[in-house]
Amino acid sequence: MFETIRYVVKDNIAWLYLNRPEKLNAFVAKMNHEVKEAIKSASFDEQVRCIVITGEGRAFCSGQDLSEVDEQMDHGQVLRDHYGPMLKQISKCEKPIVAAVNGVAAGAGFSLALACDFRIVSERASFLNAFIHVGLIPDSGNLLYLTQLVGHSKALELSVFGEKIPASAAVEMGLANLLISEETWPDDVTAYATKLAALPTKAIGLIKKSLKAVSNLSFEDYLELEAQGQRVAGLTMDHREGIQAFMEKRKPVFSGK
Ligand code: LHQ
Repeated sequence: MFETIRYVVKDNIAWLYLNRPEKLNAFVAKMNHEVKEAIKSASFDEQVRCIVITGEGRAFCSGQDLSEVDEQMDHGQVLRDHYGPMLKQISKCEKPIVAAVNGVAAGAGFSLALACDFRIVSERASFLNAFIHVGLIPDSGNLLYLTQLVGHSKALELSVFGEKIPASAAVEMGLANLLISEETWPDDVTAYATKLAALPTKAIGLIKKSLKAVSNLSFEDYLELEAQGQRVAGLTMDHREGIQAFMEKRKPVFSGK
């Protein structure tokens, strides 16, 4: 049913493959829309407890398809109409989202990786804030997420010089969580997603919500949000299972409920 992505649900994991390999998985409006729809579907699917976004072929995503850009294009409106809805859908998703960065992530492709909760990278991966090379500013939430990960000064440097960041450097500077070797990719990606999918899914959603609120709330309001979140977590079956398993000196088996 999708044309620009491939979407597969297996063993509690939703796999979303960006699928325009001949253009290094560059974004067209349809792909923005299909990514949004796939994330929405995964959010509502009770089977799904982890989402993985990756690229077909040798790239993760090369950003906006530049062959679609012409003088008539209102870039701001493209962001409002196509990228914004996709990013909002990702942001409100309560399930863990992993960017499995298999190759280059450039421009809005870098932004997409930044919008995910975790970035795991293959040795072939790289990040590139390519916008400056076409006279643009980083968009699609890029600077918002980038400053949270690497701070103001480094975000400025990466955006102004637009140099390629190799996978190992990305891990060193806190842009990526884990470097995976070529030989064990994609098995290690599956293992990472499987580990996330076996954790208390509802608690993960509440942790994501609390973290997003950190910089926007007063101390008092944050403590109240935390209390509300913990009340909800305290009512889950996974909480009950965690306590029971501890008392019975065994490993917990979480259901995500
Ligand atoms: C591509 C692309 C591409 C089309 C590779 N488009 N064909 C938002 C709102 C509105 C408007 C504007 O933008 C935005 C946000 C943005 O994302 S702006 C930034 C857009 N992205 C870029 O500027 C990156 C452009 N691509 C590159 O710099 C390189 O292709 C990278 C560094 C990603 C990869 O380099 P290589 O590994 O050397 O591959 P390549 O350049 O040879 O590309 C392979 C093919 O893919 C090639 O086609 P061809 O027919 O010659 O084989 C490229 O034309 C095509 N391709 N990126 N974004």
